[in-house]
Amino acid sequence: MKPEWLERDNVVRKRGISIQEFVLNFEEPNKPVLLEGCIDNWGALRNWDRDYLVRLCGDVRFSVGPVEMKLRDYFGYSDQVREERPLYLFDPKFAEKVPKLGDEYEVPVYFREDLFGVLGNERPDYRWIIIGPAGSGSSFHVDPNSTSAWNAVIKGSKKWVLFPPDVIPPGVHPSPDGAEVASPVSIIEWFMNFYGATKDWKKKPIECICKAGEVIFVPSGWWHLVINLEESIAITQNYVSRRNLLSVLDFLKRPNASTLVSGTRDRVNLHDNFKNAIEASFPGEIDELTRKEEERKIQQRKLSFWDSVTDANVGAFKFSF
Ligand SMILES: O=C(O)CCC(=O)C(=O)O
Repeated sequence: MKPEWLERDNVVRKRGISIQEFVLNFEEPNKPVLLEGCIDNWGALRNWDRDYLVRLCGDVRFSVGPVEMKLRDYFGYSDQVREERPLYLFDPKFAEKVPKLGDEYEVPVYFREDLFGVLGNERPDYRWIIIGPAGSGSSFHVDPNSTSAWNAVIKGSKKWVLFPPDVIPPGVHPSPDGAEVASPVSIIEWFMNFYGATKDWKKKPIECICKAGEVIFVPSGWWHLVINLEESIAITQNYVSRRNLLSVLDFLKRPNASTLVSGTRDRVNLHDNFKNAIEASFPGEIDELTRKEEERKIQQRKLSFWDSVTDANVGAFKFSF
């Protein structure tokens, strides 16, 4: 990575904020934030490194791109790899395969509301252990099913570039239904050919380097690209809270749900199953959220009307009689 690709660091960083502050300032307005100090108590942060993980589960097979590989062999591969797009270990069943891995971390306080939990074992994939060498990473994508996510770095460091939902990153071409995304073959290629273009953009991406012990909040619908700057180990979880429940339900109801929905076998029925389970566990919640959303929209329309008839600079009416 060229030094100029790593310079911009414009993410908001917070340490020790309350859950209410997180919801009000970041989750509700759907804005990224980097949270410091909220996983200090994790056993994973103290213990996890190559040696520890190989001792614990070196012979367990994890998902690595299209194949399954023993962890021990994956680290062997990582040491040899010279490719521009190294295979990435990304496994949604790690805690079932090795329960101790699941015991050594807990969901940070900000993300404890987990509404897909109402589906029990039928919930879509929602948590992954991620391991990869320097240069591995995730090319531009939006997270599945309109969920939000958190990503905690346990070892190493990751460079993040994020664009809001209404800004398609340069060099990225989603299909009209959003099911496919065409983008440069490798992450480095994106930096070489497209990163420079963002310098002159009015809407600059949010960027940062997330280091061990730090957690980034990735709001629903945000495009993001991540590249590991050194060998990294991370945990990520995607979640639904009351803040994104309606948009998740909308997403699951889209006409092409059978191709768009992911992380589960029963894609077409996920919407109805989830909605019914929410209604059974939290009666009236969906109606209440829908009512509040309508109110918010009316309020917003009033505000934009007010904006259009007043001169924002002097607070005076534009009308002349
Ligand atoms: O490579 C990473 O750590 C980022 C993972 C990611 O973007 C995702 O899980 O959506």
